Amino acid sequence: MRGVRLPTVTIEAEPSALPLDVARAALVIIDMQRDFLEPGGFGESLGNDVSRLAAAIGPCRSLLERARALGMLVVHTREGHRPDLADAPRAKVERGDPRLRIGAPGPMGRILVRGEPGHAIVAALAPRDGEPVVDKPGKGAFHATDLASILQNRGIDTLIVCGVTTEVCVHTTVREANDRGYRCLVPGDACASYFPEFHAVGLAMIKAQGGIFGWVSDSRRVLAALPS
Ligand code: C5J
Repeated sequence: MRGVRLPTVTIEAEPSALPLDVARAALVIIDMQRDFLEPGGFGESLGNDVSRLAAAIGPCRSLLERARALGMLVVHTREGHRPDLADAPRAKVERGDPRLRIGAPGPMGRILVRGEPGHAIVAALAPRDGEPVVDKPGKGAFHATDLASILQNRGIDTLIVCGVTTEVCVHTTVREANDRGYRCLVPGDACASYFPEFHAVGLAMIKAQGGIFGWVSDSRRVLAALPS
């Protein structure tokens, strides 16, 4: 599709259909890391059933493949910290079982530390050369990162935000983006949570009050609207 003029499409969503200029849209895939999705990582260290997140992989992959085919900007994010933990607030590190805290050794290396096996994005969604990978120390993808510059330099005005977890890093990023003037579309089936009820309420919160933070749809409706 490179070199072909990309259209404006209309994506069926709640609370209303969303017009999307494909050339000015980015797919932002939040934290689809082994640390959150696989046993032995950060998610499990917090007592979660990590198998609940696997459902988002297929829909994320379908969106990723289409975005790549269209030449859309794809941004991957990873939550994690420097090996010296200098960027990890004590208030974050000190939570939970001391043997399983951020930086502690685990079966996938040190928990939530950059460069460790657990910090990697799952194989099915592995970034390709040329796709920016944003390493973030917090829950939101704008905090202490260069995401704003990356989006601005490409003239992006609309984000399709998917990944994990719905009510934590996806939500925080959507809130940050909304305040920065981006339209945010969240395909609900391409997001997941350790808590099904939080997933449902997280999506409901985004689209409530006329779309207070953004729009909610699903991968099927997004793919139906995008050029194939
Ligand atoms: C969490 C995230 N849940 N990626 N991180 O701590 O949602």
